[in-house]
Amino acid sequence: MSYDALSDAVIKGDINSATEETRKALEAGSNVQDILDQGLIAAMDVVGDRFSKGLMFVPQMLRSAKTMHECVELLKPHFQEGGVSTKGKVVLGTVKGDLHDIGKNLVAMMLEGAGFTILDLGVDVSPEAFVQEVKKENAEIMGMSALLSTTMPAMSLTIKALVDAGVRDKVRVMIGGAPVTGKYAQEIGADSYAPDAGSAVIEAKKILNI
Ligand code: B1M
Repeated sequence: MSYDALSDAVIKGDINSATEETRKALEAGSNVQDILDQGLIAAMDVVGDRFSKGLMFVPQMLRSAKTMHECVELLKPHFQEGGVSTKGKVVLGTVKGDLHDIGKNLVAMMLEGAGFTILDLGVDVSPEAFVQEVKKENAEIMGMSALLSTTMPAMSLTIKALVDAGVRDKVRVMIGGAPVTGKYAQEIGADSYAPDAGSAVIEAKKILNI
């Protein structure tokens, strides 16, 4: 079965057509993993690539991400019975003192679209809350977002909290947000930095070698 119509609808951010195509594929007995991989994730790969190259902008990307999210919601009840595998668990949040979540939510949706399981802690997340969730869920990746230069140090404090809790070597740390740089990631001992939501998917796969 071809999932081109579904992919096109996701790329265009056409929620009605995309959910209709998803329903049709499910009714036709398509494999849930195929719908996810060949329809939705393939589309979000295109969206992420175009966004990274400056060919798509935030409102269009949000629309595509929302469209993908609605389709994933339709697939969710079928995941377990179909045995869909996750690429890994990502504990994600905006660091303590910071309330900006638009970029973080985009990263969450893109990672979800790429097959990761997202445990989104929201905004103003304390180092202790990050550590607790990483330990509880045995997460493969911990992702931190910061939009304020004044909250960037919370990233370093959160990594220190991972070290103090003895779990730093069990999780890969990815950071991002407008004031954050690759150099800063190196300085504070993060494993990875992504400048945008499309790159976050590429980086997440890279640090897990998948
Ligand atoms: Co605020 N704000 N804000 N703000 N705000 C900025 C960030 C600012 C640059 C505006 C300015 O002065 N020009 C400035 C920060 C200056 C600085 O520190 N360098 C600022 C300020 C000062 C403040 C307040 C202090 C204002 C005040 O109250 N005096 C206050 C702080 C509140 C707090 O957090 N404690 C504040 C409040 C707010 C609102 C609540 C009004 C609102 C946030 C609403 C929300 O998020 N729900 C808001 C907004 C909207 C902005 C701007 C206008 C837009 C941010 C945004 O959503 N961008 C912003 C100015 C600007 O950026 N032009 C500004 C779009 C988004 C898609 O991009 O978040 O960068 P971004 O995410 C990207 C990448 O960075 C990356 O991928 C995303 C998608 O490509 N990325 C990751 C992000 N997280 C990642 C994590 C990853 C990987 C990649 O791995 C885990």
